[in-house]
Amino acid sequence: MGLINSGIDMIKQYNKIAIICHTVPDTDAIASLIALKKLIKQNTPEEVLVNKQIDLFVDAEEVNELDAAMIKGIEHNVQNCDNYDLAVSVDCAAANRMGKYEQLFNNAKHTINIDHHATNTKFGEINLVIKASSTCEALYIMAKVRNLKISDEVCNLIYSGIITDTNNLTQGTITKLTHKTITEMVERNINTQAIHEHFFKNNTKSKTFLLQKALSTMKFVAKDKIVFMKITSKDMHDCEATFDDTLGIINHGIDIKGVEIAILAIKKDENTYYVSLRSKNNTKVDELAKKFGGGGHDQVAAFQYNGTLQDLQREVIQASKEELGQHQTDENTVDGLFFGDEDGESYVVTDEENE
Ligand SMILES: [Mn+2]
Repeated sequence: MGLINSGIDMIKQYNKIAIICHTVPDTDAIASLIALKKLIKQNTPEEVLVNKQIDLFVDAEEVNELDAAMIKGIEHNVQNCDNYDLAVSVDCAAANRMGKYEQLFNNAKHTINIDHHATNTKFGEINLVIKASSTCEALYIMAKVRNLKISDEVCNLIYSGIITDTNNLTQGTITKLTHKTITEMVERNINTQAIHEHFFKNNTKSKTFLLQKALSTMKFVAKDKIVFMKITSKDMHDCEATFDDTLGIINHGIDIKGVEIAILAIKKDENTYYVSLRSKNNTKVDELAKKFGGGGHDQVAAFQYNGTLQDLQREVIQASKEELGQHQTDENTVDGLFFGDEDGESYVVTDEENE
């Protein structure tokens, strides 16, 4: 609590503030970038606000189509930026995740690092690394600690960050507080259905064709506990796909019964691959990603690989097998969670309780 208060005090104290999210931004990065600016603006008295300058930075040629809906019309990446009193990073597990704006962060007089990645390297002067589903949820927790005003538009952003970073509440660091936050959002009457449809029922045709190609490359090893998939430059070209279209494809691997580690290698440039990892049960992939210079969360991680696809495949499968060897499979099971048929007691909700 003390640290959150120090962070918020610092944000209140300084006038020239830069907020920076990570390169190749996802929804949580863009949403937290904008939500923080709005939170500051909507909680600063007008007479103070006139002297406050809050600039947003994201090192990306363009943000993906779905996230563009959030940042549309919002000024960012201003020219001649420098000499900030305060720079705040959001959703960055390490300083280099800010890409070309890392320097701007380091040049600021004071720095705050707001994040939810367990692997965060604590590179800020104040590090608010909060155990939460998303950086958006971390911002919500901070705002609540300080009793800040949280507008509906900020709620829309926070809700978007939470549901996308958790793949619709199915993976990642989902706590009691995450569910409580979701409940509070629903109570606010924000249009959760529109947000769900925007982020989850909006696949492009290109993405669907790319998925078809990726699925056809599935290779199962280690008694089907590991699945490896790949996407080549030719696949991208044939499907007229962009990098955004690759997002989410990996989940089709980890959704398979018995699979504990799913790997997706996406060709970026000549001999450069972006490798996405997912795991389930008690298998973790963050350490695995770290071995290759990447990082992430227990069950969602990624790294970049320089070399041939053959070497990549061999090395990452070998490392995955080692990871599997380190623990006993302990499948999450629903045994005993549900009632049986006739033997189970039925419970009828009365009209009164239903009110
Ligand atoms: Mn995030």
